[in-house]
Amino acid sequence: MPLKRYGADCALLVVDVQNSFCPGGELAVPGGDEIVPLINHLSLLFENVILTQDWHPRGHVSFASSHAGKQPFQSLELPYGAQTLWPDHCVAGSRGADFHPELETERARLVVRKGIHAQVDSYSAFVEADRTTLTGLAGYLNALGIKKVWLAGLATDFCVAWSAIDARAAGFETFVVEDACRAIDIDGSLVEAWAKMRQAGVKRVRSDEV
Ligand code: VGL
Ligand code: ZN
Repeated sequence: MPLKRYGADCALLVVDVQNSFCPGGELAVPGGDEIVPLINHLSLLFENVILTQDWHPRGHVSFASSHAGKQPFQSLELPYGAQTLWPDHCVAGSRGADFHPELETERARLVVRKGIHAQVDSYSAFVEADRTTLTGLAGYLNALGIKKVWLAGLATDFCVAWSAIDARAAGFETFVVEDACRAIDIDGSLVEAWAKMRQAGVKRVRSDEV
């Protein structure tokens, strides 16, 4: 194996680089596909590469279409708190849920699927939106002795931010590679997400510092 700059105690977590979030997808993030070459390059530096996949059952609670009279990007109060409603996206097994066709996936040792429960969303790769149900990712990282996590992917202000904040909460040193992410940016969500990440102790880095 070629020498990896980031060894056994480090992981690159590639968040939701899926067709639904790329141009032409149901919940396209502006420039979502632009980060693919950079992420492919970064993944060469890491011994541990982990991918996440937003993976919702049909009729998922986060879909506006599941709620009469609701439109995408409106909000709804659910038992676990406020939920932004989205266009149907990343339906399990659909083309939208597949990884971007140019994303290098063969180096990944684990794919974490999230948002798999019909009544609970999960922006975070660690803890679902009820803030209780675990995906198991922290246990997996701890079992391997991983201490530091770098994040890249989609979208900066939702799944990347929530995953980074939860990585910190689980005790990992956490870095977000800002130019290897793209944002949805609704109602100031991107500025708010960076403020929350900073407050949580997440380090914001650029790919040329990785
Ligand atoms: C995401 C909205 C809904 C994301 C997932 O990957 O950031 N955003 N589901
Ligand atoms: Zn989703």
